[in-house]
Amino acid sequence: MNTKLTNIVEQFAFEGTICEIKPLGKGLINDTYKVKACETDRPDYVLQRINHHVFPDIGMVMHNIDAVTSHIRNTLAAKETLDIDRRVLRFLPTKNDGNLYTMLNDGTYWRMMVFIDNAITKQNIDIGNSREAGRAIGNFQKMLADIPVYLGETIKDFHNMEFRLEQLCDVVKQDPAGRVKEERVQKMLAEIGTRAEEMCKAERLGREGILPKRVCHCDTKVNNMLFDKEGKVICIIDLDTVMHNFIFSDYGDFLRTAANTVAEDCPEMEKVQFRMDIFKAFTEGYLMSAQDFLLPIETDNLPYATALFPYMQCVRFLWDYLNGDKYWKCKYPDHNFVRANNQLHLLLSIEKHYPEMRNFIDSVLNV
Ligand code: GN1
Ligand code: MG
Repeated sequence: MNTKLTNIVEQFAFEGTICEIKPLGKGLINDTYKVKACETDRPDYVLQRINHHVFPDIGMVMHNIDAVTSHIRNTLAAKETLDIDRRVLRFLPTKNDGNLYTMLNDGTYWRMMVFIDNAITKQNIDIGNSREAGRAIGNFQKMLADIPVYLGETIKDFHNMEFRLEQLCDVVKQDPAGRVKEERVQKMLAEIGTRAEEMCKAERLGREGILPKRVCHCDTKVNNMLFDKEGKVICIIDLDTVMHNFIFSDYGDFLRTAANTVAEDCPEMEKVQFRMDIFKAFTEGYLMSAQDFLLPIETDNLPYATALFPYMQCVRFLWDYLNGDKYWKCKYPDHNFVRANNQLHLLLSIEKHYPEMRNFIDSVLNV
């Protein structure tokens, strides 16, 4: 067994004996391992190295996660939920100082949590699962609506559209990779430019004081949910980005990944389409749990939220492409441009569906 990893595991207060440590999942941001216990009646664990380049304040990340998981745990306990350790992640304290993470001499940060077994992760989703995912995301926001502590902003301006556009403008001015002159880049910048004002609507409404921020997950990709065999959501995972944000984040980012007919880096642009069947199922599920706390300004802007996230992701992928591919791992030189173009095509498809989206949302809300 890898002694470095075993030594890290030994720093945490876990029960049982370690049998095996092996890589888990395909995350691009953190490195994840499964720690198997020898005893069959003991849980297995997940060991994770947290990326402190993406998350500069690990103490804040773990403070947020501790607050969120404790609050959900209390809410579930009050409802006498039986399988709480499957419904919410449980992080282990270190033996030394009781913190939920440890820093090694090499400057890396690690944490350990209980592994939820018999759970299924998905990269794609069908209609039944989408309704369930919508219900689970609405419920997640609802459970956290009365959290008594303020959460820190673990990535500053993470989903702030004005900031993401400024970042893009800066990299265009500096052109560190010499890619701005490409004709396809110029065309994409023009498409981004014509929509810039409309897409910064959330920040304006926020400043006017009519659009609230609530506790959101902020990374509601399909693969951040655990499902059971019946297709019900057991638990929402990957809580590093949980923070205060407009609810558009969770609604829009799920649809961005789930309702695209292809993966976000599929290079065949003619295949990129927005799936209204997934949109409808997800929206129905989401409104089922969230309708009673959402304001009209929030439900009015759900079609905007649907467009905002492919737009924002297009801007972020193009920014990284122009910056020389430093943020997202790339498998080939054009990878980030392909991703940006894919998201732009998804946006174009979404724009065609605006009236249908509006009508559908109104029919669910009975207005
Ligand atoms: C990153 O970690 P992962 O792959 O789930 C990114 C998201 C993007 C996504 C695009 C902290 O998410 O915001 O939507 O890539 N997370 C961070 O694939 O930047
Ligand atoms: Mg993830």
